[in-house]
Amino acid sequence: MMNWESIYANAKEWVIEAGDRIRSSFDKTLNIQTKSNPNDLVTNMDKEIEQFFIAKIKEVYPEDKIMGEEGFGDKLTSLEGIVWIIDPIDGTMNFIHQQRNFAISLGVYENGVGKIGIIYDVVHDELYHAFSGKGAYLNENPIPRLEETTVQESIIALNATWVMENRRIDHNLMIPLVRAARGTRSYGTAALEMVFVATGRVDSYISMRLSPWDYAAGVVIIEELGGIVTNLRGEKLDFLTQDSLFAAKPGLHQTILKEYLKDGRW
Ligand code: 2AM
Ligand code: CA
Repeated sequence: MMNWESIYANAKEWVIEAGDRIRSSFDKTLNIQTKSNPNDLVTNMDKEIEQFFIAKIKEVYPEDKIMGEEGFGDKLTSLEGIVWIIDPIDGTMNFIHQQRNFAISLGVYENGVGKIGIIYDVVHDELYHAFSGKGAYLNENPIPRLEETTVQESIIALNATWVMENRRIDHNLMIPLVRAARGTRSYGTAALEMVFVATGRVDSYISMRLSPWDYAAGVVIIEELGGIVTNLRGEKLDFLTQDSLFAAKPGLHQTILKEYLKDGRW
């Protein structure tokens, strides 16, 4: 029998400990490298924190599988069994340039179904966490369920990559939506943008390209509150490959998909 309560408790404890480590790194010199391109950044802290999680998980749950952004986990081709999906620092560019607006993101999935979502805003000491079916919390406080809203009253989080040539969306589709919304915001951290949807600080979040570790935890938290998360065609995410992402309050998701995104038929 899986003891999910203790998995949840351990996961939260490890995330908080990882946050302490990140906080105490602020007065040390960061080692910054680039990955796929000059703007794709990674630091020694991204790597150290991922390795910290892997050591903890392997020690207590040696059978479980781990998918991590920095590649120290397993190379997965399926989500069979228990899979921990980790982004040690989501918003690395913000971490480097701003020392804020970044988060730790940790999701635990069982046979592809989200069970645990934890997102830690280290600088504000705000821990967002959900266990599927048992509610979502900001620190100790329950987060209220999401209510329906209209496009005209919405703030949509999205970054400016939608204006560029993009094989995942025709930017001509996005213009009427951006025009109709009350406002747009861009924070540069998918994990926090997703908890902003969960807490109603924004009403929707759209990204042209994310990886599973960017959204695995956020999906559990948003869905627990009645929000909807798909790709920009309205399809289910597969948690194994890169995809676009479209998260929104109930009602708003259907409206945007139907009235602005042609029900995904583009
Ligand atoms: P990261 O900081 O962990 O890389 C920025 O808009 C958001 O998109 C961040 O959550 C960032 O995560 C993610 N991101 C940045 N570059 C990306 C890429 N090439 N592919 C997928 N996600 C990316
Ligand atoms: Ca990252």
